This record gives sequence, C-alpha cells and structure tokens, in this order.
Amino acid sequence: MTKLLLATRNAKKLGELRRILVAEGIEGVEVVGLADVPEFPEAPETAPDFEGNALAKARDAAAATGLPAIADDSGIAVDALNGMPGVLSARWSGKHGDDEANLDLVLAQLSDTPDERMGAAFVCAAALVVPGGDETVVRGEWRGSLIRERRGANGFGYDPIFVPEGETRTSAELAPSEKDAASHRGKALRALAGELRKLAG
Ligand code: ITT
Repeated sequence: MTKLLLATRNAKKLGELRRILVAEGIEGVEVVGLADVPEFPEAPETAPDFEGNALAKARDAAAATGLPAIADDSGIAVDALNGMPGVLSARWSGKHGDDEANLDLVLAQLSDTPDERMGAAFVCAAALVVPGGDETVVRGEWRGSLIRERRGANGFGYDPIFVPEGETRTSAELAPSEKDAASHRGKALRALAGELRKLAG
C-alpha cells in the first residue's frame, strides 16, 4: 500500500488531517506521521505566505523520507490587524505553539477595536509533494469574527475565540465533524482529494 506522510509536529493538526482524509474515504493509502519516520532536519518557516511555507515543509519531508508528503501551513488573518498574525500565528507571542499567550496578545491588541470590526479568517495552505513527481499547493479559507472571551474545549489554537460566519458557537464549541466540514483545513484537503486518489492508484 502507498504510504503518505503527514508532515506536522502539531498533534492537534495531525489529528484533524487524519480525520479529514478518513472522512474523504481516501483508500489504498497508509497515512503515517512524523513519529513513524526517522527524524530529519527541517528548514525554518521563513516564507512570507502560507503556500510557500507549506511547500517547503512538504519538500523537506518528501526529500528526507522518499515518501509522498502533505504539509499544512495555517493561521488566522485578522482584518483589524491588516491580516496578521498570518504566517506568524503559531509564534505571535514569541514562543512557538503557546496558544494561551498568543490568544492573550491578539485580544490585547484588539481591545479598542469595536465589535463590528472583529472580522477574521482562518487560512490553510496544504502542499502535496510526490518525490520525483508532482507538487500541488491548495488553499482553504474560513471566515468569521473574533470574540473577546474564550468559549469551548474542542480544537486548538485560536478556536476558542473564533465564531465562524453563520454560527453563534465558536469553532472550539463545534463537534469535530462540524469543524472539518466547514474549516479552512477541510476545504484545502478536500481540494487535494483528486491527487490523493491518483496516488492510491
Ligand atoms: P507544523 O508547522 O509542524 O505543522 P505548527 O503548529 O507550527 O505545526 P503552523 O506554523 O502552520 O503550524 O501554525 C499554525 C498555527 O495557526 C497554529 O499553531 C494555531 O495557532 C493557528 N491555527 C491554524 N489552524 C487552526 C485551527 O484550525 N484552529 C485554531 N488555530 C489554528
């Protein structure tokens, strides 16, 4: 069976990527994570856009392992902050992956922004790199607005303060399947489904 590597160090992201692939019914592919392959050096994420970082992560992973690899670069773009934190979402407060500190900082920066200007979008670029073969990069977006208090225990990152368009609940209050059906990551991965089915043969 063809192996497919999901190249992420973020366990919550990995869980969502696996879940979405299962829901898409991608069969004939064995999905493995970074814990299942020998460790390899990864270049720092320095691209100015999500697509560039996702492609760099997938290329590193495919070159190091010889496996087809999917990488996701994602974040939240806040209108009132001119699209920031954007590609810096994971390390906005200065410490990579400190979700609590990142939320606190964004909310402090928005303290004088009126409620009607709290629009934001989650963005996900997903790259699929097949060693010696094709490179595909796709993008999914999920619009909504931010609230000032945290609600919900599902998801990760900025989910507790993000209310998707057409919802009253935050994305941390949605059931996992509801989040996947609407999310930036769900949209991006579903856009790769055709390529993945080709890979499965
Ligand atoms: P990898 O690079 O190893 O995949 P990472 O967590 O460093 O893991 P990113 O650089 O792509 O990944 O940063 C993504 C950040 O954006 C993540 O840490 C969250 O803060 C935020 N984010 C992305 N998708 C999200 C989602 O679905 N819900 C909440 N926050 C999200």
